[in-house]
Amino acid sequence: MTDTAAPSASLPTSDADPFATEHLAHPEALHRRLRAAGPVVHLTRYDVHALTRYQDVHAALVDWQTFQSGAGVGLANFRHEKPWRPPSLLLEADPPHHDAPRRVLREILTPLALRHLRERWQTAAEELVDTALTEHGTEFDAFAVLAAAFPLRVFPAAVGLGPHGLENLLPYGNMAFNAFGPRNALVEADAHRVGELSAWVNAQCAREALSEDGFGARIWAAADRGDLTHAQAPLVVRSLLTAGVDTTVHGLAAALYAFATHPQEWQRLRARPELARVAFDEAVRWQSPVQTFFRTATTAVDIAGTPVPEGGKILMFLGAANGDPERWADPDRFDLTRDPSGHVGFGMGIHQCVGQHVARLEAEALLTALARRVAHLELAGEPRRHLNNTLRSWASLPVRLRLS
Ligand code: OVM
Repeated sequence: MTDTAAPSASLPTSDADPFATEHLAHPEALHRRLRAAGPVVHLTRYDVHALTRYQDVHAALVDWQTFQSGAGVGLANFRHEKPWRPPSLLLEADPPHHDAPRRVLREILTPLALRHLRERWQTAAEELVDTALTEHGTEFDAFAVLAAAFPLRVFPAAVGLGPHGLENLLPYGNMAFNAFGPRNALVEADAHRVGELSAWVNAQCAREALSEDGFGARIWAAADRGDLTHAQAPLVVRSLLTAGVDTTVHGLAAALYAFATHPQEWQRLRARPELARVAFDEAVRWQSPVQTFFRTATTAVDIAGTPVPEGGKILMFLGAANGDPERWADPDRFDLTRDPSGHVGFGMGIHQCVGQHVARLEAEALLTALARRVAHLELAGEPRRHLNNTLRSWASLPVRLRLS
């Protein structure tokens, strides 16, 4: 780092480690502290500048010219450090390289293009709920039985994967989301699986591994049309498999946790099942399954009066922005009457989650299937978090249901 990076006298600093166990387990206190300290806080431990206020996070997300993704959206600066895998053509790329892969994937995942999945996924959700009730009765781990099971049942098949090896998907995603943070114990714990898991995921991205009617086949067809190169196609499939499973699993878990702890909101959903989509977005705002992403300053830049050096990493706290009381009334309340649109849980700007319509469709199917059968749900024990450097994720969510 150059000495232009030296913090100015007025710049708030913090030696907190956002990736330490205490903050990953309970991020709210750190969010409050950093939001209160100022619009930009220098995190001395990693020499990065942190944004936690909604307005500043939003402004940085939409300014891709100043805050690039091509140097990596984790702590590692790809200008100096070799990425752990070939960079994503979407997430870790800037215009113009970013644009063709983005356009191809966006068109494959528009609400219109997903319409044919709706009925099938609704049926799959009803079956999953029925099986859960038959096999586990009215008390079980809603994380394993519902939140993790449902995406694994419908999404890999929609991409075009076969039924074998799907148990690799969550560990691979867990590894990828840990890799955005520092090389701490969470990264070390999975280091021995990088080769094996990457080899399996990469093998699924080949044209021959994919069914002829899935998202994967459509990516390869786009390459045949010349909208992508054939070298790009497998990496775009890899994005689906990296970003599309853990995110929805922990997003659905967030929604189930929200309802288990807000019984009134469950009654509201039961009365008006068409609220399922907005409920999912509110759960994404409220928990922010993806907590953080970094950007890299393409030039020396002034953020709310604070100079940030060219090449400096900026840590954007999506979760803190989604809980900013300056933007949200009573932000810690999960509230189906609020309008959660504008939350940054899916990001904002040119990189905003390209799979968000897939996620909402999964959520709508599962939540409406549950709302039909379940009159009341509550926690049956202490939920357990699974710690990840980026994801606000779960290990278990014990619930007790009353059927309708
Ligand atoms: C990707 C990707 C996109 C979004 C999130 C993510 C691991 C990965 O394109 O591979 O997290």
